[in-house]
Amino acid sequence: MIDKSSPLPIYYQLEELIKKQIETGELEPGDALPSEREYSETYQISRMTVRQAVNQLVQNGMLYRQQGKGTFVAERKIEKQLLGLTSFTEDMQGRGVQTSSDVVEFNIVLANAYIAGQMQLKKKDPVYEIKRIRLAENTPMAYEITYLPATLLNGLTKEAAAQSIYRYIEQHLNSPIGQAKQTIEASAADDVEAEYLQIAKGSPILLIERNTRLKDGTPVELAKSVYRADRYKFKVDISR
Ligand code: 16G
Repeated sequence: MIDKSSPLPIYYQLEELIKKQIETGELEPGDALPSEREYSETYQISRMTVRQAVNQLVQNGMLYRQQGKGTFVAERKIEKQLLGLTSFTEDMQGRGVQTSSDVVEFNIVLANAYIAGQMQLKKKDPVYEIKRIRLAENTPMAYEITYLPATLLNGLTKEAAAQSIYRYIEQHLNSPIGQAKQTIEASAADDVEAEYLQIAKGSPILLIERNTRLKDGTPVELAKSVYRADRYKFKVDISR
């Protein structure tokens, strides 16, 4: 309930109340939020205050607006384990979610200095450059640009890349993927990322770069993954 004598701002109290309704399932993903007028009448608060609370929740991704239709409850964010070297396919299958990929580009290019340095190749060595939109239940979740050493992984096809690149690597080389170094940065979607992820340009994204090796230390992948920040959060168990 809203307590007008509380030192907590009213918009904040309403924000917490809506959050609770989402957490308890009283409001479910896809549900339309009651109108500003309904909230303002129910709680005897101004529509401005309601708007302020709703804006906060739109900003943090718990609600989204559809022009001309109203405000709706967003899907819950996917919690991705930070530890564990899994592929997108494994992540989704582990959740029982149907997954697919759109391969928007599939090329062999010459390694630039950065790629060569990261993958222990020589500058201008051939590498696959694969750009994929990764979908869960037909919703774009991530956009990935992957570089793979072309000599080591020769024979990779666009069809195989539309499935699982990790499966191809492990089967083709008959050797397990072993470890990776990974960085995560906050960023804003550029034109291309926004189009592929079906979000507005400038929306928050999580930029993940992964440099992956086989168990024996051979570098096999340099990948840049762009995840929708409104769909993902990362989870890690820590202790001391
Ligand atoms: C994940 C990896 C990416 C890898 C891909 C392979 C992150 C941040 N990135 O998306 O580096 O290339 O899985 O997926 O987790 P696949 O085997 O399904 O093609």
